[in-house]
Amino acid sequence: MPKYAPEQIRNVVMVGHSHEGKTTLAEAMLFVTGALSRMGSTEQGTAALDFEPEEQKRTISINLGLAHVEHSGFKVNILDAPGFFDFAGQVMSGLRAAEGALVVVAANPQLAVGTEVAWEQLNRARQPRLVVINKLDKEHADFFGALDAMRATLSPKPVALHIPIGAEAQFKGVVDLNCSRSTWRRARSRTPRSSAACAKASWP
Ligand SMILES: Nc1nc2c(ncn2[C@@H]2O[C@H](COP(=O)(O)OP(=O)(O)OP(=O)(O)O)[C@@H](O)[C@H]2O)c(=O)[nH]1
Ligand SMILES: [Mg+2]
Repeated sequence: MPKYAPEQIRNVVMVGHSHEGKTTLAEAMLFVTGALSRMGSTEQGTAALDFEPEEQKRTISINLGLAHVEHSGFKVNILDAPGFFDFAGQVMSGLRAAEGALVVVAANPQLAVGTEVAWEQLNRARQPRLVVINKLDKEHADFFGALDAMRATLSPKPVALHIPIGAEAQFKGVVDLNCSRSTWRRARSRTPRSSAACAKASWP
């Protein structure tokens, strides 16, 4: 692994209600960036970050998982926090160590209590955050319902940076509203495909 200067390192904690897909998203990030050769599953006890026997047995995260991905010259340390309130201490540790958060929510119009709690914790810690609206491939997935529910309840209100292309079984990719670039999944491929390069570099 190349050496990274401090300014090339990011520490991001993944928080949110239980079972919204934090560990699966971390697994996908590891797979897409080549750190894993196959994508594991929390359901089957094969996810890299839920490796404790108790986590595999219960198919939930219990400890704060740590992994890193390398992307665009940056090393991103990922802290995968458990969603169950019993393990709130792990979330607090993650918030202390990270300088930003990914809030993972499922694409449905009912705001989960764990999302509200995470939002409040991030407000108290004055932490910047991005939301990932997940499970867009699932039956009844409702991206805009989820966004509206968050905007109706949370403060500060999130705004959409990407919108999905299709929904449920027809979910195919996302459009980056910052530069009108779309990214979609390729059949049997690890890496997604994107349309013409973004006029404005949008990451990091
Ligand atoms: N269809 C679908 N299922 C998903 C997606 N993401 C996660 N899941 C499923 O949702 C369930 C929970 O996923 P996890 O990644 O364990 O959720 P988590 O947020 O880490 O859960 P906790 O650690 O308990 O807080 C598993 O059965 C996953 O396979 C997704 O994008 N689409
Ligand atoms: Mg988890």
